[in-house]
Amino acid sequence: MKTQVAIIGSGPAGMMLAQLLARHGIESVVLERQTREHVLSRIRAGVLETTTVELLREIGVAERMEREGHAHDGVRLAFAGRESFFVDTVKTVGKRFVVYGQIEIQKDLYAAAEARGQLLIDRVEAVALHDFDAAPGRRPSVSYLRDGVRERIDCDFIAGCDGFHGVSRRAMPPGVGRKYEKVYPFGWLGVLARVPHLPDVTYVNHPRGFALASYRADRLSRYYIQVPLEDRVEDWPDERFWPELKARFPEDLAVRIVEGPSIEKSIAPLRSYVHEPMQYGRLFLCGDAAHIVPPTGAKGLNLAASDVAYLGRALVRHYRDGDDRALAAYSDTALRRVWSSVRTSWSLTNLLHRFPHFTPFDQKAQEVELDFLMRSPHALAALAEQYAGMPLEPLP
Ligand code: RFL
Ligand code: PHB
Repeated sequence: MKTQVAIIGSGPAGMMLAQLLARHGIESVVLERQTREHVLSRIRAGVLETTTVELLREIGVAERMEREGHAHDGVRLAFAGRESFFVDTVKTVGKRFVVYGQIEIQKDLYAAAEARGQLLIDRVEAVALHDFDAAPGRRPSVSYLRDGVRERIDCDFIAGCDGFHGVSRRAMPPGVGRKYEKVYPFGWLGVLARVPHLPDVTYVNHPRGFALASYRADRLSRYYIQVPLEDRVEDWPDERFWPELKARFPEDLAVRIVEGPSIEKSIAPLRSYVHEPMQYGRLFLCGDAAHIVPPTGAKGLNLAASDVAYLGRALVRHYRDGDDRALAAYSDTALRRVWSSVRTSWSLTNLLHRFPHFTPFDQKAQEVELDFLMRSPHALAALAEQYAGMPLEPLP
């Protein structure tokens, strides 16, 4: 089989890229390890930055998001024993964000792919990347097993959109580039429940640990609490979860939390990770395949979208204009936005969580920083600007 771009992974990065390329008449094949049912049931991100909303509009998959997504002017921060306050992203940087679940985006992208007859091969195993080093006379290809039969796709480019545990990043020759990594000493327990949600996406710093209120739809709440890394989901039956969640919220918000049976519960570890560069020869990494952020800044999906916006446009320039400057600059361009969001996510994680190793000095420094945020409109505006995310740069 032959195609122009072989895309590994049908998460948001892979599917947004396939959609963008198709809008410009560029052919791709998407390879996915999991089944469609699995991909369309993974509960993950929920908060979309302006750049992501704009990309979804540009590639023609924003219709349901515009109808069913909830636009917000900012987020709320709360600290034990003090009044909560609102970080207004519209007033400070003129940017709104939209609460719309990653599952819904995936459903919209799969529907659009089906409508245009996109070739998407699921349940692939043993995916391997070949000859992508751009040496003269060599053409990249991707091989895989499907139902025990080995298949091969020849292509011009490979887009590695296969997430943090995928094969694409590891296919780069040893010694190419470097990684930057930070592992945090706690995880997030996430709970989904069919109950009305709090009005704002609300982040809480409390001596018992971090907590977050978010949602997916009018009667579908998503809550998270910081838990020790060793904890298992079984350690957190609903009878333990709800009182713990409420104990971390300020009284005026805690009384508004509606309890109900959980319909999903999972624990995710927190990690920052960046692989540089994000390209090698004709292989380009997008999204979690190249970088991971702790979810505190709601940046992961939004970074996948900005990578796709840069790579998609660069590939369009290649095929339409024969101009490879943007492709050559992909990694450097994408990494500037990546590092900005990595820094924001790290800094918000430090500000909002209780770290087991904190000394009284560290604790005091965190409290003073929170005080400063509450008192200084400049500090608050800076935080709003970071939360809202950097605009995309023009391509070279
Ligand atoms: P994905 O979504 O992991 O998709 C990768 C796809 O590749 C497939 N795959 C392979 N396919 C073929 N061959 C192989 N060898 C393969 N190996 C893997 C996988 O099956 C999968 O289908 O990566 P992508 O597309 O880069 O998207 C990234 C986002 O999913 C991720 O960054 C966000 O979910 C992170 N995230 C959040 N991001 C936000 O922007 N806002 C949020 O509010 C937000 N909240 C979150 C989050 C992530 C969370 N978890 C569970 C880590 C909340 C949580 C709890
Ligand atoms: C979510 O709705 O799942 C969510 C919201 C904000 C975050 C992380 C996750 O920072």
